[in-house]
Amino acid sequence: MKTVLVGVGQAGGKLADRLVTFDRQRGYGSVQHALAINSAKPDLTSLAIDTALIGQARVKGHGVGGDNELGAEIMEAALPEVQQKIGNRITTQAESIILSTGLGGGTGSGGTPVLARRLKEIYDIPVYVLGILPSTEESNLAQVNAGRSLKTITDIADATLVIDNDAWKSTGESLTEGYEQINREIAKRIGLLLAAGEGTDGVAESVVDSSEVINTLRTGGIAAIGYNQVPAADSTEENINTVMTATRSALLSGLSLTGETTAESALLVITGKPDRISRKGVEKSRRWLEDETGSMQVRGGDFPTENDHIGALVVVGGVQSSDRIEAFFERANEAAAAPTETESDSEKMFQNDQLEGI
Ligand SMILES: Nc1nc2c(ncn2[C@@H]2O[C@H](COP(=O)(O)OP(=O)(O)OP(=O)(O)O)[C@@H](O)[C@H]2O)c(=O)[nH]1
Ligand SMILES: [Mg+2]
Repeated sequence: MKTVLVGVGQAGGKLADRLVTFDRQRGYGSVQHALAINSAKPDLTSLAIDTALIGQARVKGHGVGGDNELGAEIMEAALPEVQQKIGNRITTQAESIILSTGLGGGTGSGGTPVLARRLKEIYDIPVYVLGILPSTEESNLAQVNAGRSLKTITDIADATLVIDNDAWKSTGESLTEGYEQINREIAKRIGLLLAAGEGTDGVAESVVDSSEVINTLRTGGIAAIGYNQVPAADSTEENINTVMTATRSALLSGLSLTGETTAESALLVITGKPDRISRKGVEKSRRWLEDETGSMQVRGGDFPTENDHIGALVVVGGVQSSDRIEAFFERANEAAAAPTETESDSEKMFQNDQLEGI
């Protein structure tokens, strides 16, 4: 899927940068252009992608220090310039725009909803957000910022792929080392998804194309992505269980949202050498995914690679229940206001009524 990538804020910019590196190293070419937008000058200079400094008149290149209302105002004021910079990078081949951001800060958290809203007004291609959820160890401010931002973004974006900063952490790592690890993991998953969506003519029995990615995400709301790979056996027959194991671990331990997750739709992409991918294994895996996620629509296909492993890339769309998202909103609500007695509203997907949108 040909994509234009826009990183907003420090984490957003770093992620966009890592994704471009992954895409270029593998020679996929799915990311057509990338731009990092921030109100903090030093955070932009370390990036290899194009950059745009905004809000200089207000914050003089120092960032907004977690004030996401200021982040929203700065983006609003910079829209004409930002819009033009993005517009110059969107060709007729672009199939989606992805905004990446850390939801817990100020510039990205406040600026991303404002930018997404404008881009939705202008373009017909889907606008997706790759949003990083703060770790449970982060401050109350980060939780409230993220709660307000996520609530607003899910109403605007075509889908919001949530990455939990508590996923893929190795024990004993510092937060910064942990971030780098997470950035690499996200870059790999998103990079593979975009590349898989390009299809490869005639090589595999069933290749994925971008419409399958778009249709999986069409359910809107929150989405998550998982990946895992296991060594492949030589024969297809022996790989029934290999495919199953890769799929199970992609969902159960490789997903970008920790905890149990059910969803409206899912996509299963199997990577590896085409002659080793067991069709029977793929069928079984899709049925397993259906049961496990409660999804009635599991799409899928192969992504042929030269790798000796068989990998499974799983996307779940329209997340209906998630242990992590529920706990997150609970914490953000508590941090935003003293808890009051509220009637539970079964219509609301996630309890977030204490939070004001951005
Ligand atoms: N995965 C990951 N998360 C990060 C990284 N850096 C920061 N974060 C997360 O992103 C959130 C937002 O931080 P920043 O991106 O630094 O904030 P910002 O958008 O630049 O906003 P201000 O600094 O307030 O202007 C933090 O609360 C962390 O949860 C990173 O490199 N990787
Ligand atoms: Mg910053």
